[in-house]
Amino acid sequence: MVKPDGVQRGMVGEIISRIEQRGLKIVGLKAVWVDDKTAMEHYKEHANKPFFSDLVNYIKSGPSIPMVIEGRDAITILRKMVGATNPEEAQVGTIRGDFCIDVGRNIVHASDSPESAKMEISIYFDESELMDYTRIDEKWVFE
Ligand code: IDP
Ligand code: MG
Repeated sequence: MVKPDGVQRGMVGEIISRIEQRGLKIVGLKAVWVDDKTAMEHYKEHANKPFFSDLVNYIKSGPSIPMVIEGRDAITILRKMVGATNPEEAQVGTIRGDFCIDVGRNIVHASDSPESAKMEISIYFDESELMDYTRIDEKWVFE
């Protein structure tokens, strides 16, 4: 998901480009202005953290672009592409390492496990909004 700072800073196209160029497949995409209930649900694992209320306000602060990305090892690959949670520690070449500095403004979210992906997809998408299709280059991306 491109978070509100990523949208405000005009990073949506750049982030989507990286995902497409890597060979991962976009099977769902929309724009949402996250409300309080959705924010709490999305970040419930962090409810006891000192930064929780700032995090909820951050994710509610403007439109976000949630996406469902499919592909072999998509979760692991995307987390590597996104980089460390704290952009100061994120490697150059990662989205966070190239485009941001502050842990509280790290422009993207990416699910960290199949379980969290399933849960997070269900927060933002209805099953009917996800597309089942083959990318024309799949036989060139995969042996
Ligand atoms: P992740 O986004 O890399 O999975 P998490 O540890 O799940 O990182 O934290 C969720 C989000 O909470 C982060 O992306 C960041 O926006 C925010 N966050 C995490 N740690 C801090 C912190 O120490 N201060 C402020 N915000 C934080
Ligand atoms: Mg996380």
